[in-house]
Amino acid sequence: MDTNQQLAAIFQQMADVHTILEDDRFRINAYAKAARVIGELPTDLGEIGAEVALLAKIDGIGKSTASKIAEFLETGKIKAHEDVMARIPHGLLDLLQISGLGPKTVGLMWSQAGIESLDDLKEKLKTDELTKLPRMGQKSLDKIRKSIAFMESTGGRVNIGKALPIAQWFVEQLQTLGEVEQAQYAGSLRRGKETIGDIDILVAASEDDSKTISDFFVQLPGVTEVLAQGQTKSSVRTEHGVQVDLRIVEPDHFGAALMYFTGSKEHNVAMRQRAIKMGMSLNEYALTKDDKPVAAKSEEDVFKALDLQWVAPEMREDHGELTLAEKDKLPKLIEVADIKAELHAHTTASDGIWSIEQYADFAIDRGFHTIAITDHSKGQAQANGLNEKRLVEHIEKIRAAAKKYEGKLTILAGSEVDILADGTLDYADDLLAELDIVVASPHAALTQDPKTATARLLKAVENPYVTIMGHPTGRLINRREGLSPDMGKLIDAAKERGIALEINANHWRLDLRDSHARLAIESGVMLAIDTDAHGPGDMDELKYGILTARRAGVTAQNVINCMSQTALAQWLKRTRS
Ligand code: DGT
Ligand code: CA
Ligand code: CA
Ligand code: ZN
Repeated sequence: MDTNQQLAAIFQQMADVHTILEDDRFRINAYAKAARVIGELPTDLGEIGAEVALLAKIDGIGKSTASKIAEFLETGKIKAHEDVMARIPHGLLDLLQISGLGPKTVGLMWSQAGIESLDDLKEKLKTDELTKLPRMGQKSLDKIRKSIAFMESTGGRVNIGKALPIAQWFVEQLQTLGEVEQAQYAGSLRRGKETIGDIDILVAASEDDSKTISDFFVQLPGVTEVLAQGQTKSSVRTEHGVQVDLRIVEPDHFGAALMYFTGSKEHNVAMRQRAIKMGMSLNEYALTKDDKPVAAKSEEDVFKALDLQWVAPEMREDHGELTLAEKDKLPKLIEVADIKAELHAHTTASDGIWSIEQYADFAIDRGFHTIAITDHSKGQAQANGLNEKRLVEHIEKIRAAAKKYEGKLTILAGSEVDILADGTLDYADDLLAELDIVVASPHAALTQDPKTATARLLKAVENPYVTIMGHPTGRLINRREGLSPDMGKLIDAAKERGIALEINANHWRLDLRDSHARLAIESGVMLAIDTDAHGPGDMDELKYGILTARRAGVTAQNVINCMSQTALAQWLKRTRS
């Protein structure tokens, strides 16, 4: 989103949330109007600058709106927006995404039926009880049911775990064509975002072959609908409900095009501005000077001509990456190959389907030096969590396996111990003391308010035996919002205690998310990147955790799974003393 769109969305959200809260009409109308006006402005507000007097001169923008825009341009946020957002459960925002459901109705659902999230609404829709709400008949309920079903099947953003394999398959298919010189996915997927609006694929080929290639593309198995087919641009929908855009460009322009279609839009804008400052011009075809091409064939060429280091796609979000690239200061981002240990895995003892030995063999195969076996604790009854007696027996088994694998692999006895609703842990300290590693995670009571959640997690961090906090929010992308603890406080506490915070690599979790992981490393907190494996296949989720980490600017030095065997053992010891 560019600045105008971002601002329009914020003002619209303020209007919606005030409507939900049944605040005064005057204010609601003012915000809604501001959203509309800003959304239609031809000039970028960022270019006008944070000057209230100038902004207020724009038709339809009053002084109060102008000062909010200025505040946003200066600080990246608007206090009035943050204040009003704090007054509602954030799950209500998901309801606003349902087509046919406006903020007024959402407000009624909240105040009169206690609905705070999409899950709550779905539960209530199992019966017709919502017809008791004003202006809510049988027909409206059916419409809402249909909208939700549609949104969940095809609409909305898809998880990266779903999009990546689809994109890779399309790229492989296109690469089988002799006419295709290069094929590569771009867009938010290449940037490793946790959710993807649509898949963008770029092909380098001669213009003469573009018809052959697009014909091939739109007829691939799995394509259920052709949305557009043209010379250089085609678009289809797949059986998974995902849109795939294909662009065909001349090989000489591939680098510039890949750069453009990788985005983000904000990063592109910053790049273009830099080009202009240097007396050049940058678009999806080339970097040019006085209409003569300077660079276009590869991304490296273009970055170089702009006096920049090549910026990894995951960092292209206009979060200061160009300033770093200019000074040769970009971090050396972590890679899958840097990971040398898996520290969160479930065996058949709880809800996994692999034995200790199966994990051990797999870990050796991956070139790991350490694996930690961390089954669920007793509170996770539905996951066959271990009671104290079973954990003691399990520890013995793990120790026996560790002995068997001595010299080849370090096997750590651990537990993924539940952080109970009040922040106490699911096992007593004397039992936790028997373990080499303790991953403490919240699994239940995930709708707690932020204050309670913060206190809960902080209490868990204080436990002297905890080494890693697992998936701190408990969110499931597109499915469950999870906790919204005060991340600043949690990070400070983790730093103070010396524990690591987990990026759970499972594509449904990615928890810590990118922005939280960035905050954590900026404060000097170590991260753990683990797959939370329950069986074969799960350990291949590692790549999603790595992408999230790269988006946060994480290097191998920030991650305990990248330490040597001895360094990790020492770190664990230190953290527990
Ligand atoms: P998505 O699909 O919503 O997850 O996000 P993207 O980033 O993949 O966005 P998409 O598919 O709309 O466009 C792909 C890239 O193309 C985007 O990251 C940057 C570039 N692009 C598209 N439209 C514009 C535009 O209007 N201005 C600029 N500067 N770049 C654009
Ligand atoms: Ca896209
Ligand atoms: Ca697209
Ligand atoms: Zn787990």
